[in-house]
This record gives sequence, structure tokens and C-alpha cells, in this order.
Amino acid sequence: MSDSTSKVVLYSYFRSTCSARVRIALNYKRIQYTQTHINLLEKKNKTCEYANKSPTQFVPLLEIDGLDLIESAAILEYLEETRPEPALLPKEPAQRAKVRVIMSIIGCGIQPLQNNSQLALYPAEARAERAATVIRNGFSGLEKYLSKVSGLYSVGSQLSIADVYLYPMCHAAQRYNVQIEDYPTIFRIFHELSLLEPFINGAWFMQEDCPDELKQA
Ligand SMILES: N[C@@H](CCC(=O)N[C@@H](CS)C(=O)NCC(=O)O)C(=O)O
Repeated sequence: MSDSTSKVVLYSYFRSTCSARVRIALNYKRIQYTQTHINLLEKKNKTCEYANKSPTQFVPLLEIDGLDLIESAAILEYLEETRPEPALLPKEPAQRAKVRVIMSIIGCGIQPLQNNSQLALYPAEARAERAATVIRNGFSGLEKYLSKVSGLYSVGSQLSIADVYLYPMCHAAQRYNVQIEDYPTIFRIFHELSLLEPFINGAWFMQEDCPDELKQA
């Protein structure tokens, strides 16, 4: 591969849970990358320059293999298909389906309902509670599902994309004062993931664009 196609660049925002998913997978697969920070609070995702790269104007976007990939699920599946080791999907179809159920519960049923553009539909003073309600509603079903399919991690004892989705979602829950302890299986897996370097290094508080005052809070 030439230099220009081997360079991997993640367009991300420190607090974006979808960006964290991709950071964690890149870390876990030991893929070297740099980040271009897109400040969502300053609406840098709405600039013409970013619109030219990302049709949806969301983060993350991953420049890899000469492609501009968007949508975290598609990015993670691409990484798995092109860089399968170490694996983030189990080999057996039934186990893979369980991973994709969790991806879907979080990625379709929770995260989109509490992202910036959705919360902006509510008065400023109601946004945090709206986000917390969405997360609590989603976590109650997720907890029941995880209690059936989890082992040490979300699906059995192998780390998977399900964990890559779960860890940042738990950080969003904490941000909105959702008591993760109320969901014992989620809490237990979150604790396990919090011990792992690829997850810690992908977390919001480890990012260069995270303001110091938030790191210390
Ligand atoms: N389905 C997309 C969702 C991406 C998404 O919602 N990104 C958020 C940050 S986590 C974003 O860019 N929000 C900007 C906005 O709402 O204007 C994915 O999984 O990548």
C-alpha cells in the first residue's frame, strides 16, 4: 500500500459515543491512526468542508484504504472484514447474531434518540432528563437481554463489537446521571471493560480534544 492509502484518519469528537466505538476497535486491532477533531458544540460538522466529506455530517468518519467510511456499524464491520485479527465478531452465526442484537439495541434504539440534534428539539432545561429517560428505557431491555447472553463480556466470554458499543453508552449514561448500578449485568460488564487498555484509551476522557476541566470533574 502507498503512504496515502495506508494513512488512517478518524474524524471524531471526544464525547461522541459513535466515535468512541471506532477508537476502541482501532485500538483493539492495533491499527495506527490519527484523529481530526470535529467540535460538535461549535457545529464544525455543519461546515461545507465537512459536508463534502460526510453526506450525513455526523461523526465518526474513517479515512482508510483510500475510502471515506461513515456509520460506525459499517466502519466496524469493514475493519472486521479487512483486519479480522484480533477478532471482534464471534465465528458462530448464532453468537454473531447476539452481537448484532446488542449493536441494534444501542445503535438504533438508544443512541440516536439522545444525540445532539434530537436533544436540540427539546428546551435546553429538559434535555438532560430526556437523554436520561431514553437511556433508562433502553437499558431496561438491554439488561434483560444481556442477562441471557453475557459471560464475562456482553456475548459470552469473547470481547466483541457488542462491548465496543456498550462501554461508551455507559459513559453517556453516567453523563446524564443514570445509575448504572441499577442494571447489574450492564454494570458488571462495564466494570470489566473499564480494566482494558483499548477501551480506556478510546474513552472520552483520554482524548486530546477533551477539555481539562471535564477530565478533572
Ligand atoms: N448512526 C451513526 C450515528 C452518528 C451520530 O449520531 N453521531 C453523533 C455523535 S455520536 C453526531 O455526529 N452528532 C452530531 C449532531 O447530532 O449534529 C453512527 O453510528 O455512526
